[in-house]
This record gives sequence, C-alpha cells and structure tokens, in this order.
Amino acid sequence: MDLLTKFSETAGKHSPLEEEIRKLPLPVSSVFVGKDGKVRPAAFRETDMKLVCKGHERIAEVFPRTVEKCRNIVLEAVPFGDTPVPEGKRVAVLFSGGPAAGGHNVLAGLAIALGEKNTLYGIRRGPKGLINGDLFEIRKENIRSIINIGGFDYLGTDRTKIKTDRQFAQVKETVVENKLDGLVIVGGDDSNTNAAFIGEYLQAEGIGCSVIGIPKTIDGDMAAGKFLPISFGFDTATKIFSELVGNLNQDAASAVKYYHFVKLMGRTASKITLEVALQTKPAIALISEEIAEKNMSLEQIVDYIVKIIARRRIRGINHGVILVPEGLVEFIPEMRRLISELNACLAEYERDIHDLPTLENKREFLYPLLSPQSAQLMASLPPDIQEMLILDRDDHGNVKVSQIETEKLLIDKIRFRMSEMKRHADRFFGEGEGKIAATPEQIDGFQKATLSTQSHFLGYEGRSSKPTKFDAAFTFLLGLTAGSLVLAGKTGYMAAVTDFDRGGRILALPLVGLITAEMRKGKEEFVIEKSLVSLESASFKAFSLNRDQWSEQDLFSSPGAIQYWGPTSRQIPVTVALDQGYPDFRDFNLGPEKAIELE
Ligand code: FBP
Repeated sequence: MDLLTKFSETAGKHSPLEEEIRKLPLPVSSVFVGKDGKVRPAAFRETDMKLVCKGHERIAEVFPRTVEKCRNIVLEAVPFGDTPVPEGKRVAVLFSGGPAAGGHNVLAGLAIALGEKNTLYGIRRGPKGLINGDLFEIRKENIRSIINIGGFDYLGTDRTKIKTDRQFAQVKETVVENKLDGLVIVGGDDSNTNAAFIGEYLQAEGIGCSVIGIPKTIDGDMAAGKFLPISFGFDTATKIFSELVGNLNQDAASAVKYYHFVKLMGRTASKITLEVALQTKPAIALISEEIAEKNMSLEQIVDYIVKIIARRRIRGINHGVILVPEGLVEFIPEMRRLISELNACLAEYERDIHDLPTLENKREFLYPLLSPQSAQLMASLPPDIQEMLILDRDDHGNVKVSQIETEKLLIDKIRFRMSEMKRHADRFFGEGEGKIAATPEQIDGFQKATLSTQSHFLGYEGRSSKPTKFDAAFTFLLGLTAGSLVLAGKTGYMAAVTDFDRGGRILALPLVGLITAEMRKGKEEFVIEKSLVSLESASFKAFSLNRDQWSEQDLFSSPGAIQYWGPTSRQIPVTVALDQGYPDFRDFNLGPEKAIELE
C-alpha cells in the first residue's frame, strides 16, 4: 500500500489511535457478567436506602404516580440469574445538552444489555428529535465503529426544554407511533428533570414506557454524593484541561514573561477548576463557591489576584497560570444581583428590549429599571459583557456564561490596579496591615517589570475527546444499567454507578428523590439541585491547604496526556477520590476487564 493510500485511510475516525482504542477491553462490574462470562443485563432489588429531597410533599403532588411506584427507594443491580431476558422491546435513546466524552459507550452498553432480541433506536438531535419523532435503528455494526470514540455526533444533541402541553403531546405521539417500551435520556440536571416529567406524563396517559435518565455533563454538577460521585465526561474533560494547563505552566516557567489567564468550563459549579487546580497546582485558582461564601466583590477578587502577582514579583517570579471558573460572574454577589434584576426585566420586557436596535438603546431602556448599584455596575462592564448579560439566555433560562469573557474582564481590571500600585507604591508596600513587605530594591524591580498576559478559554476541546478509560468504562456500565432498567420495566430512575474503587456498585436512583421545588422569579420551578464545590469537602480542603505554597514557590505540576495504557490510564479524578474517601486516585476498579463483543 502506498503512503497516500495509507494516509487517506486514516480519515473518518480511523486514526491509528482510534483503531486501537476501539478494541480496548473495558472493566465490567460483575453483576453484568453471566456464568458463561458474557456481558448481559442485570436485575434489580430494593435497598434500604431512600432518596428524599427537601419539599418532598410538593414533589409527591406533582409526580404522584412515580412517587407511588418507586417510594423513593434506591435500587441495586443484582445478577440476572437464569431467567430468560425479555424479548421484543423497543427502546430509544437521545443525547441532551452539551457533549461529554463517553456518550457513544452508553449506546454500546444499551445495545449489549438489550441483546439481539430487542431493538435499540437512536433519536437524532436530542429532545427536538424526540418531539419530531426523528428515530433510526442502531445496529451492532454501527456501535462497533463508535465504541470508545468521543463526541455526540452519531446521534446529535440539542438543548430544547420540553415544557409546553403541545410538546408533551408530541413526545407521546413519538412513543406511541414507534411503540417504545423505553426512553433513555442522557443529560444533565435539566434533562433529567425533564425525564422525570416525561415519565410521570406517560404514566398519567396510561402509556407503559419506561423513562430512564443517565447523568452526563463535563461540569460534574450532576452528582449525588455516595450514590453517584460524578457525572460522565468530567474525568475526560478535566484530564484534557489539566494537560493543557500543565503545558501552560511549563511554558510560563520557560518563557518567564506571561501570566496565562485560563477560563475553564463549568457553567455553575467550579468542580472542573478545582480538579484541574489539584492536578496542575497553578499560581492562582478561583473557586466561585468560595467567592460567594466570602461575599467577595469583583474589586476584592481583583485585589486578591493583584496581591499574589505582586508577592510573586517581589520573589522574582513574573509569570504563572491563573484559573478562572466559567460560572464565576454568577457567584459574585453584586453580579448575581445584577443578573437577577436583568432576569426580572427580561421576564417582563424581553420583546421590547430585543427590538431595540443598539446596545445604547437597550441600556437607556434598562437603567431606570435597575437598582442604582446594579446600574452602576452594569455601566462599569465592557460593552460585549453588557450585551451578553442583557439578552442571551438558553432554552432553560441560563445566562450563556461560556460566552462571557470573564478572564479578559479580570485582565483589564488587574492591569489598571497594577499601574495604580506602581504609581503609589508606598500605599501598597512597606510596614502595616495589608501591605506587602518589600525592600526598596524589590519595589523598584516591581515598578520596572511589565505585566504581560495571555487569555484562554478551555471548554469545547474537553467535551468531545475520546473518553478516558474511566469514562469509557463508566459510560458502558451506565448504558448496561439503563438497558437493564428498561427490561425490568422500571420507570423514573437515573442509572448510577458508585464505589469506583471496589468493583463498581450499580444503582438506580429515583429521579423524584433528586428533584426539589423552588420559587424563582415568583414562579414555582422543579430542579435537580446542582452539586457544587463544598468548602467542607476533602478536595477543597486539600486545595486551600496547598494553594499558598503553589503560588509562592511556583510548584506547578504538568500531568500530561490522557493514557489508555501506562501509569495514569487507571486514574480517576482526584476530587472524587478525596471526597469519596478512596485510599488512592491512581487505580480505579470497576470490575475485571473484558473484551467487548459486538457480534
Ligand atoms: P451540559 O451541562 O449540557 O453538559 O453542558 C455544559 C457545558 O459544557 C458548560 O460547561 C457550558 O457553559 C455549556 O455547556 C456551553 O454550551 P454551549 O455553548 O454548547 O451551549
């Protein structure tokens, strides 16, 4: 074969690595392994564990049939035994929201759990495809080409929220027309809340279709403590980001001229930033939850960063990496107030504001409606950030924080503050509270040095990578779990895996036990509470105990690339290992490895 032919053959998901990792054996928890050694579905039994969220009475009113059926009891998978696997079932699956590595292995797990005698359908373009009835049959040979391969492109995804009566009726139409016995929704908190609503609605309509959720999001905020340590995609995304941040650490220390400001995805929780910080030990990492807890204003955050940069400079370090969580703006109290006032204005005047031609017109319209503090804060923000805050919301009403350049906002403010420090060095250096101790020579050096910055946003590059071995195994198990739940006729559950260090325990969590009722803008909303960074967690404590050392001594770490074979191939997130109390983070155990047969 000539070189050109060889090269051409690598197109379309056939890179040498993709070819090899398609064959990667995966750890499979023993409940899914039959006596013949083959992977098969599991059965479920009730445990003595219950999941009940606050405001349960209201949840029981809204989801009466689901609550009555599941009684909020957590189920656990047990071996299927010798009973024959049900046949003739038709099950459809969709991806919802942002991509996360491992989605394709969910399909592989589902296909294997259902086996030859049942049919798996893919729903194109997420919830929108469910509404429009856009289904196709997934065959084993299709799975063979996507197993262990990243992305959501095989099915596609979108962020449509199913909320109107008409949309629910359309979902019913799709289910009835396609004679579906099961619907599997792969998504985050919003999508799993939607799954619970669809499950309840179908029961009310007398349609016997199981609805099962699968916890997905790189953000890591779709988690439930010991029941579900993390969602899938988090491990892969944080490893990709850690490699890149590690490289930036290394470059900063080599070129010794730049501060790299890196915004890291995570719309709300700072879990990604915390994990990447533990892996790379940067000069500074901001954790939104801590900022909210300490009630820090934007100016105080700037102050905190500037002081560290100044101290490092006094010690002769004029470079480093600063991690900024994507969701930061919504955790700064004054920004949060501004956003909530803007949300209230949008709820009432969205059309009017939308129709105004320029940003200036929009501001003129809005300023009188805002409190003086919020109007002043708004005026101090760069125009592009004002624009984002004014209008752009997704279908679930979220501000599109991924498009807000918080890292650049911080850079601007820090530059301004640094120049002030240079001009009035006596106010900032010397003896006294809050001042930085420095010799006249050190102050002179500080005044002469320049602050050179680079800004980065890491997000999309971590969502669609090939899954790590952990995410590949985790998602395969989640698919097996969801398929098994449908075969067992269960509805209103989320597939979950826990005990990552002990062979993997397979659970089914009642969705109604995760949902709470909240009043938002005077309206009752049902949500799965996001799992945020807890300042009491072992992972946050490990971070806060070490961060000063990292910033003072430039003790960064460069963890390197994702591995499928080799020393870090079995590593799980450090945050997960610390918070779950595992003895090590280097060696997950989700069961013995098996070659995945898709014959
Ligand atoms: P999901 O919660 O849907 O998995 O998405 C998370 C996320 O990756 C966030 O971190 C980010 O804010 C958002 O998606 C951006 O999504 P997009 O630009 O694709 O709408």
